[in-house]
Amino acid sequence: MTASRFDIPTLQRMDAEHHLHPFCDNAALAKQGTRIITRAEGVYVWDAEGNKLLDAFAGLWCVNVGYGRQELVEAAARQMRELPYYNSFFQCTSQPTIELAELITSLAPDNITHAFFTGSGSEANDTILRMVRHFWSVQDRPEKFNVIGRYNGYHGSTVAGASLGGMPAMHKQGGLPIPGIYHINQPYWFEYGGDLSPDDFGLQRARELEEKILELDPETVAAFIAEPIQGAGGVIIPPASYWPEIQRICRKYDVLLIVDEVICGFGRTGKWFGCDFFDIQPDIMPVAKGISSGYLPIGAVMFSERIAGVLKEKGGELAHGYTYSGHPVCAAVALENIRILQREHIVESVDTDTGPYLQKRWLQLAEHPLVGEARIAGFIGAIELAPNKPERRFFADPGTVGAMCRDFALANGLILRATRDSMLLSPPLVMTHAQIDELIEKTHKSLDQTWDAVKART
Ligand code: PXG
Repeated sequence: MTASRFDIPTLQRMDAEHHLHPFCDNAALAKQGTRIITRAEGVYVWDAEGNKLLDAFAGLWCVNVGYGRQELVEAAARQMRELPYYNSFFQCTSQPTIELAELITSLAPDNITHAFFTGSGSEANDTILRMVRHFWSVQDRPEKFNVIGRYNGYHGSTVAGASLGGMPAMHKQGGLPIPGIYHINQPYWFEYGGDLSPDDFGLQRARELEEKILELDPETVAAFIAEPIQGAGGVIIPPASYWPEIQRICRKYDVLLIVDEVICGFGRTGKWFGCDFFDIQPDIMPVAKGISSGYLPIGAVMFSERIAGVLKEKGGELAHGYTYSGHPVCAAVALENIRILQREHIVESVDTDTGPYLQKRWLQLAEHPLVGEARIAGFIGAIELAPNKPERRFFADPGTVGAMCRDFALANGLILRATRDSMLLSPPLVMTHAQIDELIEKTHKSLDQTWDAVKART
């Protein structure tokens, strides 16, 4: 660690006494002590105890260009010297903000022509909930108010984001979801597919959207929101039949299609957006994370010419905005981050070189006795740890074996995320073949250790 006034136990005590951590059991954490991350380079991070860890999770699904990029440091410093802050209210804006809006819309599907900037993915989804209702309302259709999301979808932690998402644990805290938000089942074949083929199951799950629209009355449904690939829910890659059917249903009932690109956007699937990977034409796309590779917080709502036209012609004054909407330093860093992705052909490499190599090696893990299924698209994947592979059954105590595997991985110098008993993968997009070999070798070792521990408990 760089010279510090505090030793590690003191820092851990201060943390336990003064800092409430997101998404964790804070009482348990306080006893155990937090891991303090001190520096990072490329695909590795180091903790205060000097452990070097291969980060197979890109921070939190976001460090797409890897750590230690001096170009991003320089971009931030340059912009801070010139103009550290100005807002996008009062008929003003700044140059990086304008350039970023132009650049990201040029990369997006053709009908997406506008961006509204936020500080995060959650703020983007809060913006979207108001935007879609306002869109219908100013066209004299205020009854088009309901939004449909999915169980086990994740769209953020703010009131609208958590309501649009379908996480039961989040709905329990704070009286969510708010009115006018409904959920349908997810296209999670491993758990729910039963005897159906993945494609038949995908169609069945997509048609739940049509049933829900008809149940609510199409005249009351404003929009449907979903992630191209569910991330926080466990990297659930829908069967190929799913998205075309969802698109057909949204068009048929004039329901706006919101495709949440916060994780898939900016190269994660080997395409610029998850929409390109599945050939979806969305009306609206929230983005964040990979837009700046997490170096500074920034998100955006990207939306179609149709929506922009209505909002500009009939919307009147937009009664919505954040202090940090279009923050010039965040925008400058996002711009340079995207230029790195372009300059170094990183998205193409995930599509045609490192991605196929990672996919091949990751899918081989399915041969391990503890792995019920391996799945991957581009640089986002999962393995399901299961007690009896042919049956696609879960462990009786969900979450225990996943946590064991995560802890073995950490001890082996590898950061893998566990959700229930799925091990999730989302590495920086710059991971090389040799680093992929290291990742697979460490994952394999961790699986062996977990398997031994599982056998020992029965
Ligand atoms: N949409 C999606 C698809 C996300 O994955 C958000 C919106 C919200 O973005 P912000 O920037 O407000 O966090 C996310 C964020 C997890 C985990 O446990 C995932 C996210 C955030 C926190 C934890 O996997 N994704």
